[in-house]
Amino acid sequence: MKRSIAALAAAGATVLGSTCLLLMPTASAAAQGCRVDYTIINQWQGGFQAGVKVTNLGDAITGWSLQFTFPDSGQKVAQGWNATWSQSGATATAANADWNRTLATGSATDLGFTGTTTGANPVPAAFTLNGVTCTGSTGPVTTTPSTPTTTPTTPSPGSTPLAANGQLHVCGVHLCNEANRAIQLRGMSTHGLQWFDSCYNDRSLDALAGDWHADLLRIAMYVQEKGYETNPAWFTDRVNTLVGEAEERGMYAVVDFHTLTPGDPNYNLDRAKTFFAAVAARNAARKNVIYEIANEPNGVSWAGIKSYAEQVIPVIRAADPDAVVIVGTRGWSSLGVSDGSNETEIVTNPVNATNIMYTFHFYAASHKDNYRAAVSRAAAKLPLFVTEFGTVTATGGGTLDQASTTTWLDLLDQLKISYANWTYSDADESSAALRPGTCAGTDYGTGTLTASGALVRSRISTPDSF
Ligand code: IDC
Repeated sequence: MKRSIAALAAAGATVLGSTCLLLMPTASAAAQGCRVDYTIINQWQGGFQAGVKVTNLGDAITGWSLQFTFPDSGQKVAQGWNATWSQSGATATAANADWNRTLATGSATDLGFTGTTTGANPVPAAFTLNGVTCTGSTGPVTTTPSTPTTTPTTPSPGSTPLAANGQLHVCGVHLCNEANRAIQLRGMSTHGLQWFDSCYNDRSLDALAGDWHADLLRIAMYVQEKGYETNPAWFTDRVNTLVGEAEERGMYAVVDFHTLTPGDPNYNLDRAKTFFAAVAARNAARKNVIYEIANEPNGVSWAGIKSYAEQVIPVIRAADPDAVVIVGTRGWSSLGVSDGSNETEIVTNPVNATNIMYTFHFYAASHKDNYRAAVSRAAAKLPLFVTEFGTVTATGGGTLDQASTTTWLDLLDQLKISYANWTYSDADESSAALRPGTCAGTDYGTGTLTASGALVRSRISTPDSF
């Protein structure tokens, strides 16, 4: 359900008295006006998710605050995104984030939140932007629970990320498409296939491609922890199938050899060679495959990782010569920062191979300015790919850090660094995008999203700039 509320108040001489004109002596005062499209995206027992599109109908503004009042104070903003949200009594306030501080005339910004409700109609009566009322309701709003929102749209050929970009390659520090244009891919990582395989089915992948508009699926294949080493044939086959499922939907697929414990990838060198020889042979003709050879090296030197990479990459190249390969970095793929080092160890001693990128991972609540500084520096010298990040702490749980996530994703957008979010799964941890129990059902609509899922989807689903 949707309602639009609009007002345009031209602040001219008849509105402003001479006192104001004295305060603003130069020219006519700024015109102010706004429109708000408030959409209840979904409702469930005790809660709801709302989308709030704010359009500036007046002169450009820099710095803004949107206010609205719920019908009663039983309704509360629980987790908001794309603004700083607060609430006092029944009145909620959304103050601009850094990146959407300026709203040009006619431009809009999409905010949203999940809220709790005591059952009454959670649609606010009025909105103000910088104190100016956005009036003009289009009529009464009903609050019948929305129907499940999964309406898989099969992307038409030519409109998918894969159709638009074709075979990728590394150009300078960027990922480039067939037309040699630098691009950024945004998508989701699976959780461990040994635990969450049921989350990767036709409906969930349709939702990821059609509703999330994801460009890529990262396929996290743990090697230990009941992963690949327990049944190489099954895991190899499952990874190959998922690369094909991504291809059918026009998404890229990152094949993640998810080493974690032990942290030295050389422990799994033979397994890596066997696995990648098979996967590269099977997917050589596909344009959507990208190989990630070691998830998060830890407790190992850069020299050890480089040596591993220089043995695994030739195995991949022998079968699939033109695919991009991504190499993990020291300190849980922190470019060495979590080990007290930094990117210079790679810059001065890079892997001896072409068409490769280096992995950087972050968890927004744990990794902040010093990690962002390293990425900013390294991005000028090394091709980087954020194959995994979380909106929460490095445990995969804890509080969602919306501010840090936003700062991170703004940085990655600016640097055109591709990323995948941990995880597209219904794991019972705050990093998961789907609510627990989702994968046992058939609905992958926006009503099944966690706060993290809603936040990340709001970033991934915006138009690509291919
Ligand atoms: C976490 C999972 C969690 C699982 C744990 C151990 O979220 O359910 O129990 O692994 O397997 C990483 C790793 C990734 C971690 C994730 C969160 O690549 O495997 O997943 N994380 O801890 N690096 C930093 C954080």
